[in-house]
Amino acid sequence: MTNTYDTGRLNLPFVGISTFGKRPYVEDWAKLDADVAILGAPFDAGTQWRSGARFGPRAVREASTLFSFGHAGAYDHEDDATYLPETVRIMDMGDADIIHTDTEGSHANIETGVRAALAAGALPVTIGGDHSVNIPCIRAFDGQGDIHILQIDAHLDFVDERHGVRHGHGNPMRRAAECDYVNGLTQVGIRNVSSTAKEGYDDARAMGSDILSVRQARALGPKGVIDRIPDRARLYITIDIDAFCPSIAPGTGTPSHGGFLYYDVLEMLQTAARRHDIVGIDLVEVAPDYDPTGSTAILAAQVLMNLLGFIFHARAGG
Ligand SMILES: [Mn+2]
Repeated sequence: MTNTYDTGRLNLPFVGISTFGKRPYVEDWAKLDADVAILGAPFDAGTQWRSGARFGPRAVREASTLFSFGHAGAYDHEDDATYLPETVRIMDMGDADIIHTDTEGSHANIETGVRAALAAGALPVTIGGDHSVNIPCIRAFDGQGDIHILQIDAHLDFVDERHGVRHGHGNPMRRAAECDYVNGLTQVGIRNVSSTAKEGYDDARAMGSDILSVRQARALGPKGVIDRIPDRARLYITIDIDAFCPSIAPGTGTPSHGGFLYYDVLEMLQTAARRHDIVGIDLVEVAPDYDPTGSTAILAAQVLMNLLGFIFHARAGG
């Protein structure tokens, strides 16, 4: 006698093509019909130290196959919930086209992809790439209504302009704060020296940012951090993998010690998914070649899969 798990292909994680979660690839963005649209943004010319995040989307996609066991959904015994049932339609748009040496052209292609996801009514999830790819992601939300940004990152990324550069990976939160539809930022995990000088912190606070270090976030607790975001916000979440401790996420261009561990971030995301309307996500700065274990990319994929699970569980009334 066979049970339902013995029919069809077994389709183990290492078998097949590495789309995100081994979900369908949609080449023609005009035909996108999905709840979640994954877009790769393999651009890393915005880095100020080690490049390599151009290989982030491929690495995260490959790592995500680990979580593609498909027959029974993702049962979590702790929450007694099955996350991401097949009714949640996740599709992979592939990558935005990248033009070497051309930041504006590459960013425009990323913006086109995020706009296509939004036009299809899908939740856009962009995998970087360095943090500059957040700039076109936020641009794509023009005309969509007000958003609040939750940034989880080691660095404030609030540099206005330096040597004429306004769209590097040290600038995205400044560019976001300038948008009239961005009504506030919560910047969590910020620590150690980075490209943002004191005036950047002063400007950020003056423009509506709430800035918390790892130690401050831990003192508040994950729910305490999310409590500081305005009620029922339309929330855009940008996760820089360097928010995590380099001991668990060494595969990134600018590691900074003293970062978050997995549950620090997961519990913030779970609370955010319950309390807010999450309208867009990016996860950036995975540079896989600095991590021969692959653990950084697995962390990125695991965070994204779990966050998507929390969002659609909350939308279904869970
Ligand atoms: Mn960043």
